[in-house]
Amino acid sequence: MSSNLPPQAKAKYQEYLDAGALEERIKKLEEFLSLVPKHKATEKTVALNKSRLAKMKRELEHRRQKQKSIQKIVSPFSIKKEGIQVILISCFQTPGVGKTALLNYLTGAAEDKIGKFTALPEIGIYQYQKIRFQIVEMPSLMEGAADGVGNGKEILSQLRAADLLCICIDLSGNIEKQMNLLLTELSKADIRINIQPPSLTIEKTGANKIQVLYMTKKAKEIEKLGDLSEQIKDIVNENGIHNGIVKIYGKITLDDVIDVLTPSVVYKKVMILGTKGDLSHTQEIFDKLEKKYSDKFPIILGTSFQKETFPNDFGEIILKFLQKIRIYTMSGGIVAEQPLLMDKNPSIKDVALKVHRSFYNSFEHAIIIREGERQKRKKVGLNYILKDNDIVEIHIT
Ligand SMILES: Nc1nc2c(ncn2[C@@H]2O[C@H](COP(=O)(O)OP(=O)(O)OP(=O)(O)O)[C@@H](O)[C@H]2O)c(=O)[nH]1
Ligand SMILES: [Mg+2]
Repeated sequence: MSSNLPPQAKAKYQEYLDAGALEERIKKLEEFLSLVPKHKATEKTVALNKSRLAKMKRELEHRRQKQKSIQKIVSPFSIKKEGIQVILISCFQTPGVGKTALLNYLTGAAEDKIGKFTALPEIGIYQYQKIRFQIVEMPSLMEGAADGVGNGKEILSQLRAADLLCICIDLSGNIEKQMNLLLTELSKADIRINIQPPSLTIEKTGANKIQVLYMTKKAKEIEKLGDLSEQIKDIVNENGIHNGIVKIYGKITLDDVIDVLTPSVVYKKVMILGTKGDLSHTQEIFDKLEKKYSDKFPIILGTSFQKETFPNDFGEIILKFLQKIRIYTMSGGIVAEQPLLMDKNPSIKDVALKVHRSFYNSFEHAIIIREGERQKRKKVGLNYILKDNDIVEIHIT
């Protein structure tokens, strides 16, 4: 351990060494890392201990999975997904931030529950163009949620499966305090916000130690490749992988390597909903919220259930943010009312497989209808790439 660490950090490190249970060790090491100042001289200590942390978290996740498969207990916080799952979260405060009011505004599902503390998840269905969005209000998060305070672990673990998280912030309260609490707990629960997973893979091999390969031009442009490779090897080794290939496809950091080694890390799209926009001074506060967080959060909306202010194309905003493409299937000239939701740049093949494998196996050709093009109706093959709102009729042999 580096000798130029502050005494609190050293003391915390000792607590980590003395801790017995795995969860306690993880907690102490996390606390230690938060006390280490981040600069060149501590870089190695930080990287090494972060990778130790990743290894312990892997072990914990492994134990949890094992436990789950033995117990098969359904938690009251667990929600079966239906359609696109949008989860509303906030930090705990009295009176509440306004999640139940929003849920009710969108879905009509919680009229008599506004103003009452939500202890268990509340669910409603919001429909937009026949697309079903499952809106879930989670009980609010308290400080220390990631360590289990106020059922925090159960709540946070449900967020991991969501398609979209909406952080609800009371515009009549202290926005920074609310944001800091939520961002801290989400980060501790290994939920990464509005970023792409790192452009690197780690595969175990039988022999040949650890090899680090830079696969693209962008990856080869990273400065000091030699040093980076050595640091990556240390981290991967520390995580118990002694033979393997690390492939790097773009700009990466050592934290990215650790994230890839931590199975509990998930990447989520998150937007911010400012609530109670009818109360005084909330416009100024909303402007501040936008200014401070718009780098990390491309979508920040001001809302008020009192004044019924809410974007009436909320469904459209969600689909765009999640980069979902609507494809309408057609059969015998009749267009389905409900679209298929596909991920970015879907091909006819993807659509055929999504409808039913037989459409792919016996595929002959497809007809697509695209509004706004000169040749509106086209005959196409399996590799044709579709756009939002295309109509597709698949013909089979
Ligand atoms: N002025 C105003 N008050 C609101 C608005 N939305 C909610 N409230 C009030 O804020 C209080 C809390 O609203 P809830 O919707 O229950 O808040 P919550 O986030 O669900 O609260 P918890 O479930 O306890 O975390 C209630 O008294 C609501 O009437 C709003 O847009 N404007
Ligand atoms: Mg509520």
